[in-house]
Amino acid sequence: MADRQRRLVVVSNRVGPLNDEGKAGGLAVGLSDALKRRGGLWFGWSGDISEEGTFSAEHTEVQDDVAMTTIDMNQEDIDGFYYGYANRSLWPLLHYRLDLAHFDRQSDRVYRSVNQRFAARLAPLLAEDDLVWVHDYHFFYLGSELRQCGFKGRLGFFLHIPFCPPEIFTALPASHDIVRAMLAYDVVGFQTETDRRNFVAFCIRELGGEKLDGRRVRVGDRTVMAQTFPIGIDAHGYSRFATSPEAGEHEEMLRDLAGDRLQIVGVDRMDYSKGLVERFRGFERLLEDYPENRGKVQFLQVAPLSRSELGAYVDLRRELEELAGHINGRFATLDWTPIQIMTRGFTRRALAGIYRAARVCLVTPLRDGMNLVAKEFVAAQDASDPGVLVLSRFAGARAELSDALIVNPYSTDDIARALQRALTMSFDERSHRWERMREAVFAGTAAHWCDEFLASLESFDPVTPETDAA
Ligand code: GDG
Repeated sequence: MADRQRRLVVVSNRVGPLNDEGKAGGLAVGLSDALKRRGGLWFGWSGDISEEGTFSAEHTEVQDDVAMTTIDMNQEDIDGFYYGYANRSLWPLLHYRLDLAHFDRQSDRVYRSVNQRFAARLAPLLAEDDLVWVHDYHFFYLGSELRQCGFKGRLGFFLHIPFCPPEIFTALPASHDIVRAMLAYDVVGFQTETDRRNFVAFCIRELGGEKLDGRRVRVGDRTVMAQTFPIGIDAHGYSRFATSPEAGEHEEMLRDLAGDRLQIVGVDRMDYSKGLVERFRGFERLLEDYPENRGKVQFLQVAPLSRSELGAYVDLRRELEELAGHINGRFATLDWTPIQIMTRGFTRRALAGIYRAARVCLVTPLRDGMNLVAKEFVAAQDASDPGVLVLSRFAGARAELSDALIVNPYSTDDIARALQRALTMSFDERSHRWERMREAVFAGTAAHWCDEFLASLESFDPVTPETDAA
């Protein structure tokens, strides 16, 4: 096997695109960068809803060395699996939002069944020596279902979002089933040490498992490697975006609009995990407590709509639009609009130009697996006028980007103080901080993330489990 590279098979809810123009969403960005380099099979949902019967159609499209195979689902599956269980139960819970989590047995049933049917469709496409890499909270059961179908090869799983502490996760009626199912994988990857520790703590406290060494956990007769692999971006590619003509046009447009004013930006899918309400309040507090900024700064929040079928997301949009209206009503003058929120999406190049026009980027999630916007903002800057990153202590990116101004995203005062500090920071300090963050972003790329994960999966020895630590 050593002289031939094993085929990579990636499974994620959505597949592609491989080109530069993905919609808002961090998973696709990280994965397409990884797959483009290595080639392989990418398997998942087509995004189409079939009325004929679920899982009826299978389509394959080949681009470069990547075959993208997708299947359709019907409305009932999408409702139970995607909107119901994945996004109304698991997403809020894993982001520590027990208050927003809904649990019902119908969506639990559909989620399990979709995982099982995905496995049944994927299994015949697999060869024993493939490296199968499953992604994210949509597919906790997929690995164990593939084992049920007889697949004996290497199975890896990566969780893009946080893994909350066992005290919270145990509220999920199926929490034990889910973590037991995760044990069917050989390598289970997390964004941060905190997430990894939470998973290991669940295995030990709830399932009676034990830690064998720094990375391996055993529960009954299963041993998994639980490891941390912080995801990154294609940093070189991203800095090229930032110097493209399209980025230049957007940068110029925004700089012209701002005139002498300093530009603050935020870029997030519209999601309650991103701390947008608290961020808007922090900006309002800046204008209250540091009135010298009135008329001198403007804040653009790009927030493409996401999961708008769900009530919590509809409520969030209403709240943000009201809050922006309130802030503008309170502070605007005839020639100055303090805050603007845009729910339309931009191309990735246009976004890079927007980052470049900004003096400050606000990345203040209440909880985030990693947060690629923070890394993109850093990669888009250049040495002539680097912007300042204000970053939540609860974003996974904080571990690598400690030279950002770190804030508690729940504290309006903290956000306002960090904004004031960012807006008045000397060029030297901005440059110094940016240089160090730039090094981190260029070291921890998407390619590095992928290589590290696959190296771990390849080196895992499923046949002869390592002997236990004494
Ligand atoms: C999940 C985890 C983890 C945003 N607006 C537009 C647009 N975007 C792009 C950004 C960025 C991506 O979407 C968002 O990625 P994040 O990482 O910030 O957040 P999630 O979507 O929640 O991603 C996260 C990630 O998975 C990867 O593991 O980092 O913690 O929650 O790339 O630039 N893209 C375009 N138009 C927009 O208007 N084209």
